[in-house]
Amino acid sequence: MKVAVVGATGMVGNVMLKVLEERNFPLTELIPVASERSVGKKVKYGNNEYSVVSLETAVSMKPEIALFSAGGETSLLWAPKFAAAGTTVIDNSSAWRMNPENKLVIPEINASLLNRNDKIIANPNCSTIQLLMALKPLHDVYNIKRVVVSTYQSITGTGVKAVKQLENEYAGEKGEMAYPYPIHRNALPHCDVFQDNGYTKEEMKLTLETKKILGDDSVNVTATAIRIPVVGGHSESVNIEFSKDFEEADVRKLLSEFPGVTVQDNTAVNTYPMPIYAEGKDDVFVGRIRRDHSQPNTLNMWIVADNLRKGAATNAIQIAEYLIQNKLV
Ligand code: A2P
Ligand code: 11C
Repeated sequence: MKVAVVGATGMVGNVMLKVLEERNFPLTELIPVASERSVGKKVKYGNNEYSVVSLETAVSMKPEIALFSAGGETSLLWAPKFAAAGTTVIDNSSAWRMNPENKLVIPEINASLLNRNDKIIANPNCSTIQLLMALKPLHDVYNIKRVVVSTYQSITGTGVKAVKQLENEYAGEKGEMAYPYPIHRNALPHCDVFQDNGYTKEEMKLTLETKKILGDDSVNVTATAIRIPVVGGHSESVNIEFSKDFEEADVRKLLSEFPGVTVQDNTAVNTYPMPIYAEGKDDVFVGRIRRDHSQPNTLNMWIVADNLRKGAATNAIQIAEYLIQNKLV
């Protein structure tokens, strides 16, 4: 497979290169792509170095697959050009996710929707992916009515600029700000842009993407997304109301049997998921599983995952692997 990585110099692009290598992806040629200002820069893949090329050059090289993580505007403009050249685009931005024509895929949940005609496939938002990996096995058995989620999100979700802001703040230096306020020693109730309804776009992604991926409009999610000065992954405090009652032991069993989910839940020895331990791992970690004693059929849990891995690069590469295994590219 000839594979283009669009945004190869960025936070997610970098992890895409790492994950492709780790998983021994059947790659015959790598085409790293970034903005004009990075053309000619070198990126490392295995023992080799590859030169970054422009989007225009990459389209003309007709890769079989293009993994996009270079922002929504780049995706809107360039994904159709790659698709027209016969490339299957797997796009990590929010540009195509809610378009009815484009599939929004978490392989463990709904990859079977994919067919050869899908030329622009959307990768869900990081906080949605980790939430749904833990909700899906429970929804199948107990039917979810409503979810209340509060997120504690890594600054890596905002990209290189945010990591620089935090580093500057640690060093006591001034520099470009990715956020409207300091992030060091702070918590910002503000991820992505505010919308007219008072929610942020990040919060609404959790509501809207969940319905699309589960294929079930009756699942209601209300979210508050918080940015915290952490780099290893996103954490989520989740309250779930089901139609049916459950046993905590069965919930643990269902979660631990779901591919890609690891239960870390033993409060007797202080075992629970945390972003410093999720960093660099592909699994979604779930803990603090307990009944909500304030109302019937309701559960609380805590979900952590590396937002750059399962939340972005790994999920996109799993989609690519599924396409290859099923001869859809
Ligand atoms: P570049 O490094 O040349 O700016 P992050 O989200 O971590 O900041 O990374 C964004 C990625 O998207 C980078 O690889 C960046 O390349 C790339 N990118 C940003 N704008 C464009 C654009 N207009 N065309 C192509 N790539 C872009
Ligand atoms: C964050 N979820 O952590 C975002 C990053 O819609 O793909 C990715 C934005 C998106 O802020």
